[in-house]
Amino acid sequence: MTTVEECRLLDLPTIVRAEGNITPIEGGKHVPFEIARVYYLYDVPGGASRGGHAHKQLQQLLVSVMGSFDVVLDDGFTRKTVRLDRAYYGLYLPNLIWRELENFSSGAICIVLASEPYEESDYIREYADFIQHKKSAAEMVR
Ligand code: T46
Repeated sequence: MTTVEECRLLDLPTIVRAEGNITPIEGGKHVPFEIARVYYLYDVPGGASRGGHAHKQLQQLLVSVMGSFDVVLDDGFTRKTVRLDRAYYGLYLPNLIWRELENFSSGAICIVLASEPYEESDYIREYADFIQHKKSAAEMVR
């Protein structure tokens, strides 16, 4: 049973130079999974929100490489909001966490590293279904 407590901010490496910085991310080393997919959210209009779903298996690392936004996390019991506004912090999300991304600043860019290729059947897009999945997962560990 995954919880919002497991959604943690990871310190990413930074190589700082007078001419600009680099943050490298390696699968299995800087993130706790092998990276199967990378995608990014950009040109998000003011007031828009993204997410509004959970994933059955997918693990992710979210990084705000430009600007800022809030990630609202929900494990069916507890809700927590994490603001991402630094390119050297990554928010690790295990599977079965409901998430909503909101309050994007103008020009914000969110890079997502994902543990699996895109698969629509991995999505849980209805909150009631998500709660049902959490109950089933809890019963399996009992
Ligand atoms: C999350 C936030 C941060 C694809 O065809 N391939 C892909 O790899 C992705 C991510 C999306 N799509 C298609 C599927 C949908 O028709 O793009 C459309 C929107 O996708 P989605 O509902 O995933 O978009 P977001 O921005 O609401 O959510 C995504 C992640 O899926 C989600 O897990 O945390 O970015």
